[in-house]
Amino acid sequence: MTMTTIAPVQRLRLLRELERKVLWLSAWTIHHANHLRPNRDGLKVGGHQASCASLATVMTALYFSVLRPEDRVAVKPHASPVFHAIQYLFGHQTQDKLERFRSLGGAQSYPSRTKDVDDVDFSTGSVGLGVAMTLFSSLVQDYVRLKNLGDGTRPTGRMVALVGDAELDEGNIFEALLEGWKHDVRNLWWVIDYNRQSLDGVVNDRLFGRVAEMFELVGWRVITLKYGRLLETAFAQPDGEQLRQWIDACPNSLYSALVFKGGAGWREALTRDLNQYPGIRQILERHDDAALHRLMTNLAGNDMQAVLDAFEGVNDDTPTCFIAYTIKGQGLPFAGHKDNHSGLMTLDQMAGFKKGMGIEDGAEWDKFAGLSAAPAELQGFLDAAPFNAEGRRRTEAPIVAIPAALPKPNDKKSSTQEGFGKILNGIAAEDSELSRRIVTTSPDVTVSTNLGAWVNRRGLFGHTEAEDVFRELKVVSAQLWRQTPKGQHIELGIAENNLFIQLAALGLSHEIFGARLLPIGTLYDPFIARGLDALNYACYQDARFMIVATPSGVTLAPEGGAHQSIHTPLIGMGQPGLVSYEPAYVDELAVLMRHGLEYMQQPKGGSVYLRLSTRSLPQPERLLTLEQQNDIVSGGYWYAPPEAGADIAIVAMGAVTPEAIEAHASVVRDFAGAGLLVLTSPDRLHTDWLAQQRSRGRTVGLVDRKPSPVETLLAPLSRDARLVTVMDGHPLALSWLGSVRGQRVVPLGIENFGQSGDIPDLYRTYKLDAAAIIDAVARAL
Ligand SMILES: Cc1ncc(C[n+]2csc(CCOP(=O)(O)OP(=O)(O)O)c2C)c(N)n1
Ligand SMILES: [Mg+2]
Repeated sequence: MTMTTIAPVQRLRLLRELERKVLWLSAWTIHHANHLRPNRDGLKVGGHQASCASLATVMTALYFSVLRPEDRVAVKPHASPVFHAIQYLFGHQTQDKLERFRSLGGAQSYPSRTKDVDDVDFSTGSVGLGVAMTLFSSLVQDYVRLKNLGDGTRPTGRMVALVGDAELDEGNIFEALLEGWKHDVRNLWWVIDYNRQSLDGVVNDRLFGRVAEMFELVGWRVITLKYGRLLETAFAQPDGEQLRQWIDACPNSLYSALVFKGGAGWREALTRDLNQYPGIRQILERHDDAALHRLMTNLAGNDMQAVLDAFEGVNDDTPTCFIAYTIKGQGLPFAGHKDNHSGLMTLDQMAGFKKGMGIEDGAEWDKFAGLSAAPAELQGFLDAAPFNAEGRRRTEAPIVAIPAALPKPNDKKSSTQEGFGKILNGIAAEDSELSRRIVTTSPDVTVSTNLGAWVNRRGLFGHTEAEDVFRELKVVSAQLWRQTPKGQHIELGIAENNLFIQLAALGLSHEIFGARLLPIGTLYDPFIARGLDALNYACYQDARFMIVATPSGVTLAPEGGAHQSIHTPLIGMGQPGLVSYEPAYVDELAVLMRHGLEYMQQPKGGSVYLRLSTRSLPQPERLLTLEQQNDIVSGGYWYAPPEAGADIAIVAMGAVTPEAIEAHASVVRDFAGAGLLVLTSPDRLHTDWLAQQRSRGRTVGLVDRKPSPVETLLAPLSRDARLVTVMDGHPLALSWLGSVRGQRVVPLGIENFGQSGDIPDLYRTYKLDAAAIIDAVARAL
């Protein structure tokens, strides 16, 4: 059987059968995890049977009939079991993993790209982010297509988000919508599961009245799927219009409550309100309680024909929002109940549900048990599903070779931020695979983070050409702001959530669109916190990108406390999937950027965070040896090596390094062997140190294990040496160094909100200046 040979009636019949199966499998997977597996810790396993039920129709229609292999989907977090059930029917998910739903190695609570085996396109979990991910992915799809960076024969896919209605309370959705409008996004489908319920209760009616208008305002088509076939037929009968008006006016909470009460409840309410209409009395007479309940709950989002018609009616690339009226828990005993979000069927309820589904004991995982169509026919239909024509759809893309050294400026004085701009400008001047694959993006801080020169050379990205009006009118400006489809900078409005989701989408391009990109995003370091959940989301999906965060710390001095970042080094250390660096000098930065661009592409690599500064420092005159370059990548090097057995060392990172150099020059007069250690990454050092500890545990008795870089660095010092650490950030990032060999640490850094001032004043106030470091050395000894 192929899809084209299937008659519409046959397709509808089979999809309805599969819808039942998907509903059953999702409910059973959750039930099994909660009731039929040994529970060792007494914790509820959970899962969301009601949230699954409302989307069963839409997802069945999409995956088994409407979607194509090139489409990509973000599934509402709590519909994960529906997704796994569908993939199970396709043969991409195993019964074993369904049986271990939410247990170690089993199918994941929320669809996960990295942990699930069944071809998840976008991970979800933190509501709102998966939805925005589809929007920024559509932009990436266009970026790649317009530049021919991938496989040119690949058809353009639709980026589909299956959205919980309460997700529209998350501000990031609206930030994304506005950005999407500016960038003229296409091929986007957002299907809102309008079950009018969230976690705590019932979604606000008045809010949703505005939602459709908001979408239309930003150029979307809105298709509302409100009433199913049964209700539409009833509305067409005498006095049917009265019934329509009654339902239209019915508040969400009342409708939900009646859904839960069932046929008798509907009869009572309709008799009370509409008994004067003969047509309505006829409807009530002709339907017994069960039929009346079926009629009154016949919403279009749970009506297969209505759903298919809506999806198949869209044939262009206009972004489209489907508002699908559904019932939370449709088909389950707690349908509509406001407390059903985390509700689980009891053993008795499940027994009744199972009976209703026609499933015998022992046949719970059977793919076709309880369905009336023949297994061969159902299997043939699954095999012919267009979505499944290519099996697993994850793409690959070759690694872009990074030259042994990046073009590096040789300024005698420079800040790392300035150096960053010049290094990128050097790359932009080259015609290379590297320069073609880099894509930059920034939330309205392009110029102030020194991306300007790159953008001048490489241009802004947009679907259409737009000249720089200032340039055309001969108004002098250092900045050329010309937009073309060839442009390599995506300019965003000020919304750090959008920045990180854009980076997530760009950073998965090799696996989603088969085109390798090297995304670099810039922002002010303090505003990492604004987009932190989105950054975490990007890392969770294993997207690969580089963030350049500048300026940072109190070193941006006059700008005051609001813009001074204090704990971002701890974020860098604590965030999985992200390695963080804070170089002091531009030659270090060049080494780290080179390494980062390579690391971003390695299967076991990750994303990179560079914390930079606007403070201009005298640059050391040196040519870094390969060994020094390796040390910089590993996390640190001896700027002034200590004498063997020395009792004191200063450890510095980033912009405050000159103060450490000055203090060190003074300290060595009294303590000849004192060393000065410059760190580039406490994150790397810490990670490798812990990894080394763990491997030591495994190789008890092997005395010649290789020490980790931080152990090697600290080895020349005496066992009870003192370390004075200094950085422009929370001192905790370095104070752990004392645990490596049991040496005592006196940590200097920033623990409080900064003031405005110049650097000398601030470093004195916050005890980062040379005098403070010398004082700390004295205290330490
Ligand atoms: C950022 C975030 N905050 C809170 C939660 C907890 N949470 C999960 S689902 C949910 C309600 C979802 O309601 P809705 O989107 O309408 O989904 P459905 O009704 O389909 O279950 C909440 C508050 C979360 N997952 N993410
Ligand atoms: Mg909801």
